[in-house]
Amino acid sequence: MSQMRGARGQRGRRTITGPPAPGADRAPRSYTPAMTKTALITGITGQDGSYLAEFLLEQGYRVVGMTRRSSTLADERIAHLAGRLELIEGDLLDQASLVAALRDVGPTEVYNLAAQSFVPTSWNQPVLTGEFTGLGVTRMLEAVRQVDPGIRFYQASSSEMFGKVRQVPQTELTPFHPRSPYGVAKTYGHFLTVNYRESYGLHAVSGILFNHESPRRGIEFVSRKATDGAARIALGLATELPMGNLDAERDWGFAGDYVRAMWLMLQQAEASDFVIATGVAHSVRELCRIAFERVGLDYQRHVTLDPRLHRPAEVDHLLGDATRARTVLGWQPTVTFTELIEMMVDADVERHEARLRGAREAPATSRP
Ligand code: NAP
Ligand code: G4F
Repeated sequence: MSQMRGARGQRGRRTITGPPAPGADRAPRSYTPAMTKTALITGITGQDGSYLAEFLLEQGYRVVGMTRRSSTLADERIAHLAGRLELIEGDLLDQASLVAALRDVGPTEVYNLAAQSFVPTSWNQPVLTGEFTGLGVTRMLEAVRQVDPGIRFYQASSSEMFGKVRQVPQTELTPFHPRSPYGVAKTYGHFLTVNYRESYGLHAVSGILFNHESPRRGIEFVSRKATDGAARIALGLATELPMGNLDAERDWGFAGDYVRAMWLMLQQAEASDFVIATGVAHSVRELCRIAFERVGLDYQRHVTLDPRLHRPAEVDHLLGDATRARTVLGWQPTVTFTELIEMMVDADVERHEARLRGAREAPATSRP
Protein backbone atom coordinates (compact mmCIF):
# COMPACT_ATOMS: atom_id res chain seq x y z
CA MET A 1 0.00 0.00 0.00
CA SER A 2 2.91 2.28 0.64
CA GLN A 3 3.56 2.34 -3.10
CA MET A 4 0.16 3.86 -3.71
CA ARG A 5 0.50 7.56 -3.90
CA GLY A 6 -1.95 10.30 -3.19
CA ALA A 7 -2.70 12.33 -6.30
CA ARG A 8 -3.35 15.62 -4.50
CA GLY A 9 -0.55 18.10 -4.99
CA GLN A 10 1.20 15.93 -7.56
CA ARG A 11 -0.81 17.01 -10.59
CA GLY A 12 -1.34 20.42 -12.10
CA ARG A 13 -4.84 21.75 -11.61
CA ARG A 14 -7.14 21.83 -14.59
CA THR A 15 -8.62 25.03 -15.93
CA ILE A 16 -11.92 25.69 -14.22
CA THR A 17 -14.49 27.31 -16.40
CA GLY A 18 -17.26 27.67 -13.79
CA PRO A 19 -20.73 26.18 -13.94
CA PRO A 20 -22.68 26.71 -17.17
CA ALA A 21 -26.18 28.14 -17.04
CA PRO A 22 -28.92 25.50 -16.91
CA GLY A 23 -29.68 24.27 -20.40
CA ALA A 24 -26.77 26.16 -21.97
CA ASP A 25 -25.35 24.56 -25.09
CA ARG A 26 -21.88 23.12 -24.75
CA ALA A 27 -19.69 21.43 -27.29
CA PRO A 28 -19.25 17.84 -26.12
CA ARG A 29 -15.71 16.99 -24.97
CA SER A 30 -13.92 15.21 -27.78
CA TYR A 31 -13.54 11.68 -26.52
CA THR A 32 -9.92 10.63 -26.14
CA PRO A 33 -8.50 7.16 -26.72
CA ALA A 34 -8.28 4.82 -23.72
CA MET A 35 -4.56 5.36 -23.22
CA THR A 36 -5.09 8.97 -22.15
CA LYS A 37 -8.22 8.50 -20.09
CA THR A 38 -8.27 9.05 -16.35
CA ALA A 39 -10.94 7.45 -14.15
CA LEU A 40 -11.80 8.57 -10.63
CA ILE A 41 -13.52 5.83 -8.63
CA THR A 42 -15.32 6.58 -5.38
CA GLY A 43 -15.76 3.46 -3.22
CA ILE A 44 -12.46 2.03 -4.53
CA THR A 45 -11.99 -0.06 -1.34
CA GLY A 46 -15.31 -1.84 -1.88
CA GLN A 47 -16.03 -5.01 -3.85
CA ASP A 48 -16.95 -3.26 -7.12
CA GLY A 49 -14.29 -0.58 -6.77
CA SER A 50 -11.54 -3.19 -6.71
CA TYR A 51 -12.83 -5.09 -9.77
CA LEU A 52 -13.45 -1.88 -11.70
CA ALA A 53 -9.95 -0.58 -10.92
CA GLU A 54 -8.43 -3.83 -12.24
CA PHE A 55 -10.56 -3.68 -15.37
CA LEU A 56 -9.76 -0.02 -16.15
CA LEU A 57 -6.03 -0.53 -15.55
CA GLU A 58 -6.17 -3.37 -18.08
CA GLN A 59 -7.79 -0.95 -20.53
CA GLY A 60 -4.82 1.42 -20.13
CA TYR A 61 -6.51 4.00 -17.92
CA ARG A 62 -4.85 6.07 -15.29
CA VAL A 63 -6.95 5.08 -12.26
CA VAL A 64 -7.37 7.20 -9.13
CA GLY A 65 -9.38 5.92 -6.19
CA MET A 66 -11.06 8.16 -3.66
CA THR A 67 -10.85 6.97 -0.06
CA ARG A 68 -12.18 8.52 3.13
CA ARG A 69 -9.93 9.12 6.07
CA SER A 70 -9.93 6.39 8.71
CA SER A 71 -7.59 5.37 11.50
CA THR A 72 -6.86 2.03 9.81
CA LEU A 73 -6.22 1.20 6.17
CA ALA A 74 -9.16 -0.60 4.51
CA ASP A 75 -7.02 -1.70 1.57
CA GLU A 76 -7.56 -5.48 1.64
CA ARG A 77 -9.28 -5.54 -1.76
CA ILE A 78 -6.85 -3.21 -3.57
CA ALA A 79 -3.50 -4.03 -1.93
CA HIS A 80 -2.54 -6.15 -4.98
CA LEU A 81 -2.85 -3.03 -7.17
CA ALA A 82 -0.21 -1.10 -5.22
CA GLY A 83 2.04 0.85 -7.53
CA ARG A 84 -0.53 0.91 -10.34
CA LEU A 85 -3.26 2.82 -8.55
CA GLU A 86 -3.29 6.36 -7.18
CA LEU A 87 -5.34 7.31 -4.16
CA ILE A 88 -6.81 10.63 -3.15
CA GLU A 89 -8.65 11.51 0.04
CA GLY A 90 -12.28 12.61 -0.15
CA ASP A 91 -15.63 11.98 1.50
CA LEU A 92 -19.11 12.00 0.03
CA LEU A 93 -20.20 13.96 3.10
CA ASP A 94 -17.83 16.81 2.27
CA GLN A 95 -18.53 18.83 -0.87
CA ALA A 96 -15.23 20.74 -0.78
CA SER A 97 -13.25 17.49 -0.74
CA LEU A 98 -15.06 16.31 -3.88
CA VAL A 99 -14.43 19.54 -5.75
CA ALA A 100 -10.76 19.44 -4.74
CA ALA A 101 -10.45 15.80 -5.82
CA LEU A 102 -11.89 16.52 -9.27
CA ARG A 103 -9.66 19.57 -9.73
CA ASP A 104 -6.56 17.67 -8.69
CA VAL A 105 -7.21 14.48 -10.62
CA GLY A 106 -8.80 15.91 -13.80
CA PRO A 107 -10.74 12.74 -14.63
CA THR A 108 -12.40 11.98 -17.96
CA GLU A 109 -14.76 9.55 -16.19
CA VAL A 110 -16.11 9.40 -12.64
CA TYR A 111 -17.56 6.17 -11.25
CA ASN A 112 -19.57 6.95 -8.14
CA LEU A 113 -19.61 3.62 -6.30
CA ALA A 114 -19.27 4.86 -2.71
CA ALA A 115 -22.31 4.29 -0.51
CA GLN A 116 -23.57 2.83 2.73
CA SER A 117 -24.55 -0.30 0.83
CA PHE A 118 -25.84 -2.76 3.45
CA VAL A 119 -29.65 -2.74 3.46
CA PRO A 120 -30.27 -3.74 7.14
CA THR A 121 -27.96 -0.94 8.37
CA SER A 122 -30.16 1.54 6.54
CA TRP A 123 -32.96 0.98 9.07
CA ASN A 124 -30.57 1.54 11.98
CA GLN A 125 -28.88 4.55 10.36
CA PRO A 126 -31.44 6.02 7.97
CA VAL A 127 -30.14 9.58 8.12
CA LEU A 128 -26.53 8.58 7.53
CA THR A 129 -27.63 6.33 4.66
CA GLY A 130 -29.54 9.25 3.14
CA GLU A 131 -26.46 11.46 3.49
CA PHE A 132 -23.97 8.98 1.91
CA THR A 133 -26.12 7.09 -0.53
CA GLY A 134 -28.59 9.81 -1.54
CA LEU A 135 -27.22 13.32 -0.99
CA GLY A 136 -23.69 12.08 -1.72
CA VAL A 137 -24.79 11.75 -5.36
CA THR A 138 -25.89 15.39 -5.43
CA ARG A 139 -22.58 16.49 -3.98
CA MET A 140 -20.66 14.50 -6.59
CA LEU A 141 -22.81 15.70 -9.50
CA GLU A 142 -22.53 19.31 -8.32
CA ALA A 143 -18.77 18.92 -8.12
CA VAL A 144 -18.71 17.55 -11.70
CA ARG A 145 -20.91 20.40 -12.93
CA GLN A 146 -18.72 23.03 -11.28
CA VAL A 147 -15.29 21.62 -12.10
CA ASP A 148 -15.74 20.10 -15.57
CA PRO A 149 -19.19 19.35 -17.02
CA GLY A 150 -17.50 17.33 -19.77
CA ILE A 151 -16.69 14.55 -17.28
CA ARG A 152 -18.65 11.35 -17.93
CA PHE A 153 -20.43 10.24 -14.74
CA TYR A 154 -21.57 6.75 -13.68
CA GLN A 155 -23.98 6.35 -10.76
CA ALA A 156 -24.21 2.98 -8.99
CA SER A 157 -27.97 2.52 -8.82
CA SER A 158 -29.64 -0.63 -7.58
CA SER A 159 -32.39 -3.17 -8.20
CA GLU A 160 -33.41 -2.42 -4.58
CA MET A 161 -35.23 0.56 -6.14
CA PHE A 162 -37.79 -1.89 -7.61
CA GLY A 163 -38.53 -3.20 -4.10
CA LYS A 164 -42.15 -4.33 -4.04
CA VAL A 165 -41.99 -5.10 -7.72
CA ARG A 166 -44.66 -3.80 -10.09
CA GLN A 167 -43.74 -6.19 -12.92
CA VAL A 168 -41.63 -9.30 -13.50
CA PRO A 169 -38.99 -9.17 -14.88
CA GLN A 170 -37.88 -5.61 -14.18
CA THR A 171 -36.66 -3.37 -17.03
CA GLU A 172 -35.48 0.25 -17.31
CA LEU A 173 -39.18 1.23 -17.56
CA THR A 174 -40.46 -0.62 -14.47
CA PRO A 175 -41.72 1.85 -11.80
CA PHE A 176 -39.86 1.92 -8.46
CA HIS A 177 -41.28 1.02 -5.04
CA PRO A 178 -38.27 0.89 -2.67
CA ARG A 179 -38.69 -1.02 0.61
CA SER A 180 -35.78 0.26 2.74
CA PRO A 181 -34.15 3.60 3.55
CA TYR A 182 -31.28 2.33 1.37
CA GLY A 183 -33.63 1.74 -1.57
CA VAL A 184 -35.21 5.16 -1.09
CA ALA A 185 -31.77 6.83 -1.02
CA LYS A 186 -30.71 4.98 -4.19
CA THR A 187 -33.95 6.04 -5.91
CA TYR A 188 -33.16 9.66 -5.06
CA GLY A 189 -29.62 9.23 -6.45
CA HIS A 190 -31.01 7.66 -9.63
CA PHE A 191 -33.45 10.48 -10.33
CA LEU A 192 -30.85 13.12 -9.46
CA THR A 193 -28.55 11.58 -12.08
CA VAL A 194 -31.35 11.62 -14.67
CA ASN A 195 -32.18 15.18 -13.65
CA TYR A 196 -28.61 16.48 -14.04
CA ARG A 197 -28.48 14.86 -17.47
CA GLU A 198 -31.73 16.54 -18.48
CA SER A 199 -31.08 19.89 -16.76
CA TYR A 200 -27.42 20.46 -17.58
CA GLY A 201 -26.69 18.06 -20.42
CA LEU A 202 -24.19 16.09 -18.32
CA HIS A 203 -23.12 12.72 -19.70
CA ALA A 204 -24.51 11.07 -16.55
CA VAL A 205 -25.72 7.46 -16.55
CA SER A 206 -27.42 5.34 -13.93
CA GLY A 207 -26.60 1.63 -13.91
CA ILE A 208 -29.48 -0.30 -12.32
CA LEU A 209 -27.47 -3.29 -11.19
CA PHE A 210 -28.98 -6.42 -9.70
CA ASN A 211 -27.12 -8.25 -6.91
CA HIS A 212 -23.57 -9.16 -7.85
CA GLU A 213 -21.15 -11.11 -5.73
CA SER A 214 -17.60 -12.46 -5.64
CA PRO A 215 -15.01 -13.78 -3.19
CA ARG A 216 -14.47 -10.08 -2.33
CA ARG A 217 -18.09 -9.55 -1.24
CA GLY A 218 -18.56 -8.15 2.28
CA ILE A 219 -19.06 -10.95 4.80
CA GLU A 220 -22.43 -9.56 5.98
CA PHE A 221 -24.18 -10.04 2.61
CA VAL A 222 -26.14 -13.26 2.29
CA SER A 223 -24.06 -14.92 -0.46
CA ARG A 224 -20.75 -14.48 1.33
CA LYS A 225 -22.30 -15.26 4.69
CA ALA A 226 -23.46 -18.62 3.27
CA THR A 227 -20.18 -19.46 1.49
CA ASP A 228 -18.05 -18.45 4.45
CA GLY A 229 -20.40 -20.32 6.81
CA ALA A 230 -20.22 -23.50 4.73
CA ALA A 231 -16.40 -23.27 4.63
CA ARG A 232 -16.11 -22.74 8.40
CA ILE A 233 -18.48 -25.61 9.19
CA ALA A 234 -16.65 -27.94 6.78
CA LEU A 235 -13.34 -27.13 8.51
CA GLY A 236 -14.78 -27.69 12.00
CA LEU A 237 -14.64 -23.99 12.92
CA ALA A 238 -18.42 -23.76 13.48
CA THR A 239 -21.43 -26.05 13.58
CA GLU A 240 -24.37 -23.89 12.54
CA LEU A 241 -25.25 -20.85 10.47
CA PRO A 242 -28.16 -18.63 11.60
CA MET A 243 -30.02 -17.11 8.64
CA GLY A 244 -33.05 -14.93 7.96
CA ASN A 245 -35.60 -15.26 5.14
CA LEU A 246 -34.64 -18.31 3.07
CA ASP A 247 -37.50 -17.74 0.61
CA ALA A 248 -36.26 -14.37 -0.68
CA GLU A 249 -35.20 -14.55 -4.33
CA ARG A 250 -32.53 -12.55 -6.10
CA ASP A 251 -31.00 -12.33 -9.55
CA TRP A 252 -27.34 -12.89 -8.61
CA GLY A 253 -24.38 -12.37 -10.96
CA PHE A 254 -20.58 -12.08 -10.78
CA ALA A 255 -19.15 -8.65 -9.86
CA GLY A 256 -16.34 -8.96 -12.45
CA ASP A 257 -18.96 -9.10 -15.23
CA TYR A 258 -20.91 -6.16 -13.81
CA VAL A 259 -18.01 -3.67 -13.69
CA ARG A 260 -17.47 -4.28 -17.41
CA ALA A 261 -21.06 -3.13 -17.95
CA MET A 262 -20.37 0.09 -15.98
CA TRP A 263 -17.52 0.93 -18.34
CA LEU A 264 -19.51 0.05 -21.46
CA MET A 265 -22.28 2.42 -20.34
CA LEU A 266 -19.85 5.35 -20.24
CA GLN A 267 -18.47 4.59 -23.72
CA GLN A 268 -21.81 5.23 -25.47
CA ALA A 269 -22.31 8.41 -27.52
CA GLU A 270 -25.61 9.13 -25.74
CA ALA A 271 -25.99 8.87 -21.95
CA SER A 272 -28.86 6.63 -20.81
CA ASP A 273 -29.71 4.12 -18.08
CA PHE A 274 -29.35 0.33 -18.16
CA VAL A 275 -30.54 -2.67 -16.17
CA ILE A 276 -27.72 -5.18 -15.59
CA ALA A 277 -28.84 -8.67 -14.54
CA THR A 278 -28.52 -12.33 -15.47
CA GLY A 279 -32.26 -12.91 -16.05
CA VAL A 280 -32.30 -15.88 -13.66
CA ALA A 281 -33.52 -15.76 -10.04
CA HIS A 282 -32.67 -18.13 -7.18
CA SER A 283 -33.79 -18.33 -3.56
CA VAL A 284 -31.56 -17.92 -0.51
CA ARG A 285 -32.44 -21.57 0.22
CA GLU A 286 -30.94 -22.68 -3.14
CA LEU A 287 -27.89 -20.54 -2.43
CA CYS A 288 -27.38 -22.36 0.89
CA ARG A 289 -27.92 -25.76 -0.73
CA ILE A 290 -25.29 -25.15 -3.43
CA ALA A 291 -22.77 -23.64 -0.97
CA PHE A 292 -23.02 -26.55 1.47
CA GLU A 293 -23.04 -29.19 -1.28
CA ARG A 294 -19.71 -27.79 -2.51
CA VAL A 295 -18.11 -28.92 0.76
CA GLY A 296 -20.08 -32.18 0.90
CA LEU A 297 -22.61 -31.04 3.52
CA ASP A 298 -26.43 -30.88 3.73
CA TYR A 299 -27.45 -27.27 4.51
CA GLN A 300 -30.57 -28.50 6.31
CA ARG A 301 -28.40 -29.93 9.08
CA HIS A 302 -26.56 -26.65 9.70
CA VAL A 303 -28.66 -23.65 8.65
CA THR A 304 -30.87 -22.42 11.48
CA LEU A 305 -33.57 -19.76 11.32
CA ASP A 306 -33.14 -16.56 13.29
CA PRO A 307 -36.20 -14.28 13.16
CA ARG A 308 -34.03 -11.32 14.20
CA LEU A 309 -32.48 -11.46 10.73
CA HIS A 310 -35.82 -10.77 9.02
CA ARG A 311 -36.24 -7.23 7.69
CA PRO A 312 -38.97 -4.72 8.61
CA ALA A 313 -40.00 -4.72 4.93
CA GLU A 314 -38.65 -7.40 2.60
CA VAL A 315 -37.92 -7.38 -1.12
CA ASP A 316 -39.29 -10.83 -1.90
CA HIS A 317 -38.33 -11.38 -5.51
CA LEU A 318 -36.03 -9.59 -7.95
CA LEU A 319 -35.52 -10.65 -11.56
CA GLY A 320 -33.91 -8.39 -14.14
CA ASP A 321 -34.35 -8.11 -17.89
CA ALA A 322 -31.06 -6.88 -19.35
CA THR A 323 -32.20 -7.02 -23.00
CA ARG A 324 -31.27 -3.38 -23.54
CA ALA A 325 -27.72 -3.92 -22.20
CA ARG A 326 -27.38 -6.98 -24.40
CA THR A 327 -28.50 -5.24 -27.57
CA VAL A 328 -27.02 -1.74 -27.09
CA LEU A 329 -23.86 -2.51 -25.07
CA GLY A 330 -23.24 -6.05 -26.29
CA TRP A 331 -22.98 -7.04 -22.61
CA GLN A 332 -23.75 -10.44 -21.18
CA PRO A 333 -22.78 -12.31 -18.03
CA THR A 334 -20.12 -15.02 -18.26
CA VAL A 335 -20.48 -16.75 -14.86
CA THR A 336 -23.49 -18.88 -13.86
CA PHE A 337 -25.01 -18.83 -10.39
CA THR A 338 -23.61 -22.25 -9.46
CA GLU A 339 -20.14 -21.33 -10.76
CA LEU A 340 -20.27 -18.11 -8.74
CA ILE A 341 -21.23 -19.76 -5.46
CA GLU A 342 -18.69 -22.55 -5.92
CA MET A 343 -15.95 -20.00 -6.69
CA MET A 344 -16.84 -18.17 -3.46
CA VAL A 345 -16.92 -21.34 -1.33
CA ASP A 346 -13.55 -22.46 -2.71
CA ALA A 347 -12.01 -19.06 -1.92
CA ASP A 348 -13.39 -19.13 1.62
CA VAL A 349 -12.14 -22.67 2.24
CA GLU A 350 -8.69 -21.67 0.95
CA ARG A 351 -8.63 -18.55 3.14
CA HIS A 352 -9.58 -20.40 6.31
CA GLU A 353 -7.14 -23.22 5.56
CA ALA A 354 -4.32 -20.70 5.07
CA ARG A 355 -5.24 -19.04 8.36
CA LEU A 356 -5.29 -22.38 10.15
CA ARG A 357 -1.92 -23.36 8.63
CA GLY A 358 -0.51 -19.99 9.75
CA ALA A 359 -1.79 -20.54 13.28
CA ARG A 360 -0.23 -24.01 13.41
CA GLU A 361 3.09 -22.72 12.06
CA ALA A 362 3.23 -19.60 14.27
CA PRO A 363 5.74 -19.78 17.15
CA ALA A 364 4.23 -20.89 20.47
CA THR A 365 4.95 -17.49 22.06
CA SER A 366 2.57 -15.77 19.66
CA ARG A 367 -0.32 -18.02 20.72
CA PRO A 368 -2.75 -16.74 23.33
P1 NAP B 1 -19.22 -2.01 -0.76
O1 NAP B 1 -18.33 -3.19 -0.91
O2 NAP B 1 -20.04 -1.88 0.47
O3 NAP B 1 -18.29 -0.70 -0.89
C1 NAP B 1 -18.76 0.58 -0.56
C2 NAP B 1 -17.65 1.60 -0.73
O4 NAP B 1 -18.15 2.91 -0.40
C3 NAP B 1 -16.44 1.36 0.19
O5 NAP B 1 -15.27 1.61 -0.57
C4 NAP B 1 -16.61 2.43 1.26
O6 NAP B 1 -15.41 2.85 1.84
C5 NAP B 1 -17.18 3.56 0.42
N1 NAP B 1 -17.83 4.62 1.22
C6 NAP B 1 -18.87 4.48 2.06
N2 NAP B 1 -19.19 5.67 2.58
C7 NAP B 1 -18.34 6.60 2.05
C8 NAP B 1 -18.17 8.01 2.18
N3 NAP B 1 -18.94 8.74 2.99
N4 NAP B 1 -17.20 8.63 1.47
C9 NAP B 1 -16.40 7.92 0.66
N5 NAP B 1 -16.50 6.57 0.50
C10 NAP B 1 -17.46 5.92 1.18
O7 NAP B 1 -20.22 -1.90 -2.01
P2 NAP B 1 -20.16 -2.66 -3.42
O8 NAP B 1 -20.84 -3.96 -3.31
O9 NAP B 1 -18.80 -2.56 -3.97
O10 NAP B 1 -21.15 -1.73 -4.27
C11 NAP B 1 -20.68 -0.58 -4.95
C12 NAP B 1 -21.85 0.36 -5.19
O11 NAP B 1 -22.83 -0.29 -5.99
C13 NAP B 1 -22.57 0.83 -3.94
O12 NAP B 1 -23.01 2.15 -4.17
C14 NAP B 1 -23.76 -0.10 -3.85
O13 NAP B 1 -24.82 0.52 -3.12
C15 NAP B 1 -24.09 -0.29 -5.32
N6 NAP B 1 -24.74 -1.53 -5.70
C16 NAP B 1 -24.18 -2.71 -5.32
C17 NAP B 1 -24.78 -3.90 -5.73
C18 NAP B 1 -24.18 -5.23 -5.34
O14 NAP B 1 -24.89 -6.25 -5.48
N7 NAP B 1 -22.92 -5.29 -4.93
C19 NAP B 1 -25.95 -3.87 -6.52
C20 NAP B 1 -26.45 -2.63 -6.89
C21 NAP B 1 -25.84 -1.48 -6.49
P3 NAP B 1 -14.82 2.25 3.22
O15 NAP B 1 -13.92 1.13 2.82
O16 NAP B 1 -14.10 3.42 3.78
O17 NAP B 1 -15.99 1.81 4.05
O1 G4F C 1 -27.28 -10.17 0.47
P1 G4F C 1 -28.28 -9.20 0.94
O2 G4F C 1 -28.01 -8.52 2.23
O3 G4F C 1 -28.50 -8.19 -0.27
P2 G4F C 1 -29.67 -7.16 -0.65
O4 G4F C 1 -30.45 -6.73 0.52
O5 G4F C 1 -30.42 -7.77 -1.78
O6 G4F C 1 -28.82 -5.90 -1.15
C1 G4F C 1 -27.69 -6.07 -1.99
O7 G4F C 1 -28.08 -6.03 -3.33
C2 G4F C 1 -28.64 -4.77 -3.75
C3 G4F C 1 -29.04 -4.92 -5.22
O8 G4F C 1 -30.37 -5.40 -5.29
C4 G4F C 1 -27.61 -3.68 -3.55
F1 G4F C 1 -28.09 -2.50 -3.99
C5 G4F C 1 -27.24 -3.60 -2.08
O9 G4F C 1 -26.21 -2.62 -1.90
C6 G4F C 1 -26.70 -4.95 -1.64
O10 G4F C 1 -25.48 -5.17 -2.33
O11 G4F C 1 -29.71 -9.94 1.10
C7 G4F C 1 -30.31 -10.67 0.05
C8 G4F C 1 -31.56 -11.40 0.57
C9 G4F C 1 -32.53 -10.51 1.34
O12 G4F C 1 -33.84 -10.78 0.90
C10 G4F C 1 -32.39 -10.95 2.78
O13 G4F C 1 -33.58 -10.83 3.58
O14 G4F C 1 -31.13 -12.39 1.50
C11 G4F C 1 -32.02 -12.40 2.59
N1 G4F C 1 -31.34 -12.99 3.74
C12 G4F C 1 -31.74 -14.13 4.40
N2 G4F C 1 -30.93 -14.37 5.43
C13 G4F C 1 -30.26 -12.51 4.37
C14 G4F C 1 -30.00 -13.37 5.44
N3 G4F C 1 -29.49 -11.43 4.12
C15 G4F C 1 -28.41 -11.20 4.94
N4 G4F C 1 -27.61 -10.16 4.68
N5 G4F C 1 -28.13 -12.03 6.00
C16 G4F C 1 -28.89 -13.13 6.29
O15 G4F C 1 -28.64 -13.85 7.26
